[in-house]
Amino acid sequence: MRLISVQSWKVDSTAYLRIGEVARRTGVSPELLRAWERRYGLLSPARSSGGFRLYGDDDVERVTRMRGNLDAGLSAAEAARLALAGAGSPPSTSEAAAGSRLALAVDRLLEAAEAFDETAIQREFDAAVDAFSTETIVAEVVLPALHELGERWADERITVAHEHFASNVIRGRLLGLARRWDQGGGPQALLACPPGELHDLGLIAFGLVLRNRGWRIVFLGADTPTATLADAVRSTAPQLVVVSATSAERLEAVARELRALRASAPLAVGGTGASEALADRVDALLLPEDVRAAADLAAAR
Ligand code: B12
Repeated sequence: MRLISVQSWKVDSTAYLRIGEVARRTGVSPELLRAWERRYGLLSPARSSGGFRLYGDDDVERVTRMRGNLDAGLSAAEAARLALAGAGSPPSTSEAAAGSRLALAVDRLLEAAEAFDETAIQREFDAAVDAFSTETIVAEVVLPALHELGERWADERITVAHEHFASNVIRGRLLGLARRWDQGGGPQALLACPPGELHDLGLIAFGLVLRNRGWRIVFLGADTPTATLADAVRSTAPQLVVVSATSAERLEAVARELRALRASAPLAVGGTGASEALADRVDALLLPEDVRAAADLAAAR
């Protein structure tokens, strides 16, 4: 730590700033700045003779880069590592770098799926978990990879075996990220697919993002009989019940039961099978397909 006289506000053309001024310039609270200093050594203040921490323009630059990296979806540890390493690199560079890393992760997942290489899929996931937040992994890696997998399956570029293999490994990892999503003090959501509906990956993805907004999740998953769902609503008293399906018919088939459920809890419907008309009929909130926008809407209720 450098020791300077409190009178010398300029040393080697570096302006020395108090923490409040760094906070004002970067938009990061003094508490968070101190936490970043403690955890990652992101800031290296000088001390005034009176013992105040004084920061330089280089500290402001590192904090700005850290923010850019976080906004680009990097985990805090990775964002700090890059902010410390990349002297002078503007946030847009790290955003572009993070974007291409995400695209690469999607490509590698698909390549591994096509080779039935589970170890490579797990390795890609491990690397993504180290580098990105859960929400970024779900929205920017897993969903695009699943979508592309579906396209390749529909075009017969891969077989149903590849699709089954990849969706099972990915589902396992998503549920791994979901561990303890029932914990905490936030509102509770109960998630289920209607009878006959086996596509639950989108619902898991939505649950992970909603969890990130502070909600607790009770996940019933695929092919849930409506009577069981009603029992679960009675015993858990959730703030929101979310029912999702790929097929409109499977939601239509239980419209009357869903409408009845509405008397016990707020209801939302999602997935490609949900429509405005059905949502109106069962008095439910229609969730948009984008899981992040859907979680924002659900959480704002
Ligand atoms: C993986 C998969 C399966 C897996 C599902 C595994 C699982 N645990 O989910 C298995 C092998 C079980 C399966 C079975 C079948 N499948 Co399938 N499957 C797929 C595949 C390849 C990917 C689906 C997926 O999970 N995608 C990832 C999700 C997240 O993306 P998405 O479904 O596009 O959803 C988007 C949004 O709607 C949103 N979203 C999805 N769910 C939710 C929920 C909420 C709450 C919110 C907010 C948002 C949201 O997230 C996505 C973001 O863009 C698609 C192909 C494709 N192009 O999608 C076919 C697809 C969905 N399957 C299809 C079919 C026909 C079947 C089968 C009938 C095949 C068969 N002949 O047996 C069975 C039916 C099973 C059943 N009874 O439900 C069709 C559905 C057509 C339709 N609209 O009805 C598709 C589109 C393939 C095709 N092109 O024909 N399938």
